[in-house]
Amino acid sequence: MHLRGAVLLTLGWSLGTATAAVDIHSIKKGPAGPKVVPGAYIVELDTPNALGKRASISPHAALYHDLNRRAANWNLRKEYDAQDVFVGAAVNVASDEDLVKLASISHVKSISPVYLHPRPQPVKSHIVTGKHDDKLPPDTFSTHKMTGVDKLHAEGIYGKGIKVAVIDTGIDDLHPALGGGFGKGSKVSFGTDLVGDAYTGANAPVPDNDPMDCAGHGTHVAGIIGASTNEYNFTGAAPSADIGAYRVFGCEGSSGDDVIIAALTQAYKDGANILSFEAPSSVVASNIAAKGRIVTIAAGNDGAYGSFYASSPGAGKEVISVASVENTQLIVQTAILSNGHAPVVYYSLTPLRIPGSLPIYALSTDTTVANDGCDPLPDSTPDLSGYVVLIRRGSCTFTQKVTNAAAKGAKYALIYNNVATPVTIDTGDFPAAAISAEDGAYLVSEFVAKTGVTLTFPQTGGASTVPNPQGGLMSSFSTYGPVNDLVFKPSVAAPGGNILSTWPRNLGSYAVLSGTSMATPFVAGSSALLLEATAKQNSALASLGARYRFETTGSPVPSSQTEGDPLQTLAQAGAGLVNVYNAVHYTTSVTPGELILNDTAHARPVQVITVKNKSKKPQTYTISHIPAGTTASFDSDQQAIHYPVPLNTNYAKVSFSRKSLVVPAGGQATFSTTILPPSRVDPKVLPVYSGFIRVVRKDGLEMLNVPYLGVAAKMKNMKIIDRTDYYFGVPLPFVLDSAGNPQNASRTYTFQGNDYPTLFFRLLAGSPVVHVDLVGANTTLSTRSLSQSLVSLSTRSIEVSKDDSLSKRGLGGFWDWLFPHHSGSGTFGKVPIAGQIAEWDYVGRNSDGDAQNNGYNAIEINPPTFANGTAIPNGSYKLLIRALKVTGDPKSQADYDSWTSPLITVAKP
Ligand SMILES: *[C@@H]1O[C@H](CO)[C@@H](O)[C@H](O)[C@H]1NC(C)=O
Ligand SMILES: *[C@@H]1O[C@H](CO)[C@@H](O)[C@H](O)[C@H]1NC(C)=O
Ligand SMILES: *[C@@H]1O[C@H](CO)[C@@H](O)[C@H](O)[C@H]1NC(C)=O
Ligand SMILES: *[C@@H]1O[C@H](CO)[C@@H](O)[C@H](O)[C@H]1NC(C)=O
Ligand SMILES: *[C@@H]1O[C@H](CO)[C@@H](O)[C@H](O)[C@H]1NC(C)=O
Ligand SMILES: *[C@@H]1O[C@H](CO)[C@@H](O)[C@H](O)[C@H]1NC(C)=O
Ligand SMILES: CC(=O)N[C@H]1CO[C@H](CO)[C@@H](O)[C@@H]1O
Repeated sequence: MHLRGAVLLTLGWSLGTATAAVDIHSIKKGPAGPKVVPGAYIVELDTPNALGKRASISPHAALYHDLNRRAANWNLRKEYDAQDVFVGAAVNVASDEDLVKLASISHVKSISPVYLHPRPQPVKSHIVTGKHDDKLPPDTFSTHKMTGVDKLHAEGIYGKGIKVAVIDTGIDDLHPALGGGFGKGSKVSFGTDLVGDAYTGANAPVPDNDPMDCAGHGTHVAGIIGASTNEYNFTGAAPSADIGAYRVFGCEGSSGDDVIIAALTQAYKDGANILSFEAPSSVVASNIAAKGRIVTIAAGNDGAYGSFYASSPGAGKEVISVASVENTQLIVQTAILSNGHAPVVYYSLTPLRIPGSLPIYALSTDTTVANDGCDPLPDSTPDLSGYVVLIRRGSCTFTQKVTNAAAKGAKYALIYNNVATPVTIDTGDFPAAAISAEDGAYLVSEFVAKTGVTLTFPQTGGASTVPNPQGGLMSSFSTYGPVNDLVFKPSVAAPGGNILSTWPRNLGSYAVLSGTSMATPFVAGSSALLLEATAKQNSALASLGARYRFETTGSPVPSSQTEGDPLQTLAQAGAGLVNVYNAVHYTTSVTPGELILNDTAHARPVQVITVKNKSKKPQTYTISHIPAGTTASFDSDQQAIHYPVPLNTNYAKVSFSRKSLVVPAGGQATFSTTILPPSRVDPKVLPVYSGFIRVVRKDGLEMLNVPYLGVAAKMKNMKIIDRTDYYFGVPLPFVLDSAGNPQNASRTYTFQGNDYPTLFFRLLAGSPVVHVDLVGANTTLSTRSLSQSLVSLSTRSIEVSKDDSLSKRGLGGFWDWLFPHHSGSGTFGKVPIAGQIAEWDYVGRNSDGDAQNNGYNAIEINPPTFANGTAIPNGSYKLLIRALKVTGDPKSQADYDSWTSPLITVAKP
């Protein structure tokens, strides 16, 4: 049984189970789909040798010449000229007519809108406002100990001579731990500000030469890569590396693809060995990685939403996608209880500023309450100013909880956990911190028993570290894959939960943050150590091989601290926690670094593994299978199971061509393995099976793990369009009328004021292409007609966009939009299509979060125009949604999941 309604998750951290059905009358109408910069497009150009007689002029000059010759109204946003990586331009065009002119230029290879990416948001944050406590132990190397970075430092390997580019919010380069300056000779020695403080994504960037950070994220990332030792006694992973700051975010808002591509190509041309960023990866990033540079990107912070949430095919084949593991040590402060009970620890680097000794007040006496403090408190609530208020985590933001308490006078709060993963919280100026669920339950029981216990908060001497009960496990927020095309992502995991690093001086100088965007720079810094240590061998090879090296030399991640529980699914953990020391020092290597088994329709069960030996004597290796937990990703309605995705022990059946092998000194040997999907699983729940083929050197000194992952079902059998009432309490999809009611019969709209239809739909699984069209009134799509007739839908978008996330929203779909009848795409089955309303390529599935968190899609048909801007004529229509199934043939109508709406009559006065 699943819970009806949506879990309202805010910014990914309130792991609650509240399930109020979303009231459709409360929906705020708004446009759906990813945000774009209106009128702005990225154009990919053919290289000059494809230009024939005009080969002597640059592709850029030819583009501008052709636009002007066609009298287009346009202007230039950015020019890209990184041969082999990306040649093109970003332009603004004034109208659809100008867009048609642009599209008709012969050496234009692809066109895509300029998408906007929000500023990276850490999962939780605590800002250190000063070092009030001189007894902080030097615990902060724990992430280095977890990964062997400490041992490389002991060997004098610090990343010297390696250039690491940080594409982010800029860096506070005047921070003392970041070298105190910018430019040649400084730690932050290269880079640029591509945007300026005031850039929001919606306005024009104002570049300058100083990539100073005003948001914080990039400064934290830079410290993880390369901070010098400091008052908190930590360093970055590669404190001798040269850091480049490429600032793509202003102080607020988003950044456009055009700017991010400019930063990537600039960092490439500046000779960065390693590029670290967190925006969705693009083909440009993958192209750069294919050129031997190491590109690290964040796997994402959407673990709460369950499996198959890493959607982009752009997951970028060549890049290293990084998941997050919890730090083993937590910095805590303690509160003393008046009754002599053991002190309560709270997660904070500095003491809460709470004076004297205060009694507690629990907002609820029920320690299982799901949405404690999420609504305004009842009138019966006393004045809370003299209490430490106890609130249970879940359902809404921490800020909302303390704001509701503050409305009743509260000045201090402790928030007790509802999951095991510890959390450091940020409630702005309001003094509050998180405590464990156990301590919360104890304090609530004292409150219920009216024992009058009080709490005091020592202002010095209270800091210590405690082992993190979740240390070494995956962070709950780390996104679960797999991606729909089943490439192996995330690649690896690194410490990203509860990480102390640098922070802009004017915002407090140091902060503890969590997120896969903390794990990502850790791998970037680790890569600098790998490059420095292996430079003598062959730096190009080291670059290309870095991902396989990290993948095969790391440690599998358990799913819990309980012995006997399965390993965590590789769909969340990738190949496991990196071990940089092993990556540098192992003399054995195995290839490939990942085994991609695909789904049962495209199974590749037999895989060949090559073992190479760089040691001076022959070595014997033994081969074994180490399974990880198999997931049940969806329930019987194919709604995704929330975090934690349940694991079972229905493992793959694995056999080997041999159990051991001898590799001569300096030689290599191969073996084959057959990995069959587990049989006792229900394909309807889309089970993901994964694990490792382990190769251990007989002397036990080297142990390599080759990760594998597959789906024990046919991806094509996944339903795409949600038809259940799970989310809204009424069956989806539906058209909402002007009164806010789902339209269940035919309806006429005048498009005056509020009188227009809005289409709502959810995707249960990702889709290579989703079309929304208007079709004739008499259209009915029976299952029979669906499976029988093949139609000549344009396949151009699919062909053009294969493995190519830049043009994925490019020429093909775009072409259809401009010239809907150019290749006979004007029918679907025998259904005539009146015109296109919207199209998205490579869409991910929806979450069950709220509207801001991708809970559903909504398209307002207002003004009443087709996607190309042409007015929809008076008449009666239906809306048709078509979503191509994963691995489906775009030419086969049977491979689409389709839905038609009730009749919509357009009657504009
Ligand atoms: C940093 O290390 C030094 C030398 O070991 C020690 O004296 C100092 O107390 C440490 N500081 C912190 C904040 O741990
Ligand atoms: C899995 O198979 C599908 C269908 O052939 C293919 O499109 C996809 O690229 C394959 N995935 C990988 C990672 O090879
Ligand atoms: C159609 O919708 C209206 C208003 O939303 C509702 O009153 C009516 O019962 C619905 N009719 C059917 C057959 O569901
Ligand atoms: C739909 O079909 C009916 C009956 O066949 C016909 O009277 C009507 O004109 C058709 N409507 C449209 C818009 O084609
Ligand atoms: C826009 O699309 C509509 C519907 O497909 C079509 O009738 C119209 O000709 C198109 N307009 C242009 C300018 O191509
Ligand atoms: C569209 O329909 C409305 C309502 O029937 C009518 O007032 C209007 O004149 C029509 N417009 C056209 C262009 O036919
Ligand atoms: C293929 C390979 O790694 N060969 C190495 C094996 O070990 C010898 C001796 O250390 C090296 O010289 C080879 O390059």
